[in-house]
Amino acid sequence: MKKFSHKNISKIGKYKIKIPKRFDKKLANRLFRFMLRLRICELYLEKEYHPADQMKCPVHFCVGEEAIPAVLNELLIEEDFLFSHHRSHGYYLAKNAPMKKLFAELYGKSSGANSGIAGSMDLSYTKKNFFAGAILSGAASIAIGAALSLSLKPKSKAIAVTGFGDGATEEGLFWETINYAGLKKLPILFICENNNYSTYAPQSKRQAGMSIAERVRSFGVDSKQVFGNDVFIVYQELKKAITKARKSRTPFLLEAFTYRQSSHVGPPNDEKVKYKSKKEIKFWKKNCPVALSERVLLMKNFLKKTDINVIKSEIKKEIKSCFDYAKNSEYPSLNSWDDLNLSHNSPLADKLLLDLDKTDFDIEQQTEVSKGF
Ligand SMILES: Cc1ncc(C[n+]2csc(CCOP(=O)(O)OP(=O)(O)O)c2C)c(N)n1
Repeated sequence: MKKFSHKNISKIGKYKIKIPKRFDKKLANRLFRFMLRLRICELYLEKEYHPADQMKCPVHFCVGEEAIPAVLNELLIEEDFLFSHHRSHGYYLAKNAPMKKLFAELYGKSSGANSGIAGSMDLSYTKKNFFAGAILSGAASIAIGAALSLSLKPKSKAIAVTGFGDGATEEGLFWETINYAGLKKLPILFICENNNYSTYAPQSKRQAGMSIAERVRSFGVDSKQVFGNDVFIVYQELKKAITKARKSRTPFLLEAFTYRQSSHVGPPNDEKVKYKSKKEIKFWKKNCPVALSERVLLMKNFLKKTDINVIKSEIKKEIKSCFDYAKNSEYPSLNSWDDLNLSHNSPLADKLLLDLDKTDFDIEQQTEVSKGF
């Protein structure tokens, strides 16, 4: 297996991206458009977060990590389940969940994807089989349950997919999940977006020995490493993995090397902590998924500069309408707490919720709190 690590990738200098032979032009342009939409969405949310302080939940932005969600958006079908970690926005959009409901969720509004109660890290959109979770590796362990249930449906071609960072693989639960996937040969795709950091700690200070991709093989889970900012390579590898998982109902892990340009959490720049070198920041910005694909699409004449400007203004218009929707929506009312009871088959839970004393719930969000993210 070709070995990748963050140390050897940053020695590349300028990454030579190529559009593979016979790669569909419309597909290439769609991948670019998805990444640009996600990038602009994140940049605008970052920009809006603090001045007004109307978004109250912690948000983990994903600027620089757009390639995996773009490819999943192309390859996943409605029936597939997608489980994300805390850096959830790209995965949410990958499943075609509505952007305006993401914005409303961050603003804590009743029109949000989860009635404004979950926020960014625990975002879900059940209509599209999308779920995220704040507990590292927690979503992967739930994904294995979905994969097990899919494996019991002989006619189903659907798979479970779970995306997480390198830090999640330090959880015991992660290895229990991998062990079970390998043992039961379940239709699940594990995607590790290895951005080198768990908060401020690089992988070399947290993990010794084999790579994540190599380690899972000892549990009977096949794997591969890729340069995760090359959207065309990511597409080819995920297409192979997903086709195989649909057909032979087996697990696979892709370790995609990428980089988060955003701070670990929230918009304020955390580079002052000095955990990243100037050289690596420069390398990864120059070789980010959006810049790389833009460069090659222009070079190959798949798109012109004017086309990109049109796409940008369409996306900005959409984003403005999402902000308007979120800002003009209502906060959840006290009565709507009952709507949060999703256990419709549990009369006991229904009764307990109805009997709940709600006098202590403070529905008015205070503007002086949660400015720290
Ligand atoms: C079980 C658990 N332990 C600790 C945390 C706190 N925590 C939140 S994000 C994070 C770093 C995660 O790094 P990684 O999994 O690589 O994802 P990234 O943030 O880099 O995308 C930590 C330690 C948590 N959410 N859950």
